[in-house]
Amino acid sequence: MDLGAITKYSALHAKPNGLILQYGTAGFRTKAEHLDHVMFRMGLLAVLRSKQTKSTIGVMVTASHNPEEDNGVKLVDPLGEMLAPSWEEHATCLANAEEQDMQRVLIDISEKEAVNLQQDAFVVIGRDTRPSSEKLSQSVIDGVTVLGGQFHDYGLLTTPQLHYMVYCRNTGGRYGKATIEGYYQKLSKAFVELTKQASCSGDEYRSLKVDCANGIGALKLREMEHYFSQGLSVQLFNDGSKGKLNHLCGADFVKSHQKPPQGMEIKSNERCCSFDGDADRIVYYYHDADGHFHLIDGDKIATLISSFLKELLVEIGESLNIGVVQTAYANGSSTRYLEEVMKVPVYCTKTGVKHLHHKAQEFDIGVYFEANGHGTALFSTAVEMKIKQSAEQLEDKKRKAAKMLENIIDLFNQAAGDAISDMLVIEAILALKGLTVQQWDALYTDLPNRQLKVQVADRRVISTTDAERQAVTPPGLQEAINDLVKKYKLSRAFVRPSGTEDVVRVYAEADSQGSRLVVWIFIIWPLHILLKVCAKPGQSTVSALNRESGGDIWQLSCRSLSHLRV
Ligand code: NG1
Ligand code: ZN
Repeated sequence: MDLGAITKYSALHAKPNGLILQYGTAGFRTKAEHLDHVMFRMGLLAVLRSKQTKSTIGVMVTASHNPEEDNGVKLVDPLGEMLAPSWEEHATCLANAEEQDMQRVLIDISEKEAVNLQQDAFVVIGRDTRPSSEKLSQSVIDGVTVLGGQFHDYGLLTTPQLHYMVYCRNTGGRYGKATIEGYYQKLSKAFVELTKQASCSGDEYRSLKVDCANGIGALKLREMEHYFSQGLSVQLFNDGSKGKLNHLCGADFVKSHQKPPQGMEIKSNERCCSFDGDADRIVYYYHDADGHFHLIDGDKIATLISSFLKELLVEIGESLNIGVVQTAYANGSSTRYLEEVMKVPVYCTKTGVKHLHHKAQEFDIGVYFEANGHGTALFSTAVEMKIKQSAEQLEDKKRKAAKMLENIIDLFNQAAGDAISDMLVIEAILALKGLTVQQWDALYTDLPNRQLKVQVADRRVISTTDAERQAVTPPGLQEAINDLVKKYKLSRAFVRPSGTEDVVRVYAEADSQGSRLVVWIFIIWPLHILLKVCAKPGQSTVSALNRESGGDIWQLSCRSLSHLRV
């Protein structure tokens, strides 16, 4: 370790005084202008991690669905997974070390993790389309270089594409070729094979409107579309040619506002989808003949995928164990449908794909999705081998199903949730099953639900247990939620601190009898208590609600709060 060079270069990427950041659910995220030192230091850390694992490590510069002014960075571990938790702590220590402590922190990490500093290191880097991303990824490269690491800069990539590259490079090419061309070819080949087997390939199944959130998804989909155009034609909206990244569009906007993005004309019953800013999330939606908007979120995507996989397994005659992994945000109807109708075991983990991914690895086939549309399916190596054999050996009908499954396995990005890959999986399944978007939507009816974010002085006063479904602190909060929830059928509510933003998230759902009003009151009541305990100094409950949520909740909150007492 050339400590002199590190000190010299670090001074060129100086840390702003007093700035403390946390490696959260998806790495570091904040205003882009505060991130230069973090990028440089994550370049250093990636080299240490690479030396320790003797593998290629990925660094992705993106802030996903956050506003354009933000940016972020996360490290990708050898099998395309999120960084191991102990290294998240190292990342936080290194990012927050004062200039004069940097060397000591680096040495501490190397010693604690028994890093052989003589080992070679290789780091691959990707970035999204934010104006700040290019410069920030250059700072990552500075960090990698000063510690003597080799690197390959892929330039503009979606987040899941970078995960794919890392996975390919560390599995000797068995998973695929670690080039953008390799990614396009692998997925498109599987998709075209699958759609060739579909009996219904009318126009309705062939065309799809895609809102790209004015992000990297547009660029990459445009590059890729001619590879799969035999099976699907995509019409891109919010492609970045004029609008602002994630502004009034994209998967996060559509999911949280439960309305279509701006900049997209939707005719009734047309199938549409939205990616988020770095194209690792996808949600579908349509307008019915009466002009009502219908959202098809990650829960319904998981349901479509797991039911299709289960049907294929039955046809092949394999009894493999298949499980679905969700978070507390999954709509209660989806959990009930999966467990009671489809008889598929469902598990709930904490928010953040690393938790879901980890749990999904326990099954022969693990399907995981967050309600916001982030997810994929994982297949154990034994399953992949078995299906490959079946596709060669079984007699006709079974062989056809095994072949389909083989292609579906290739079509999933098993390194990370991937909007492009998930979109192609969904399109293939709909075509193969001859399902319209309305029929898919009709599998079950979502319980009315609302999600809200609230700024408080210190969100850490809230701690949770039971996969974030129960609040442990502040005292009284969970009791208040329990009292309210027990009065209504199928109702559920919970509060947790966000891992990516300085807010507290509140979620509630209730049966349709309770409808909007009940759901709102659900939210407002626990919030009222919550804000009493941890409102910002000088901030009243109602002003916090008003500022965060706009007119709709303001009126309701006044009414409900005026006659409810804590
Ligand atoms: P936080 O901010 O911890 O709620 C959000 C999403 C997660 C995940 C991460 C990373 C919700 C409720 N939360 O986490 O699902 O996607 O961002 O992007 O959607
Ligand atoms: Zn994202």
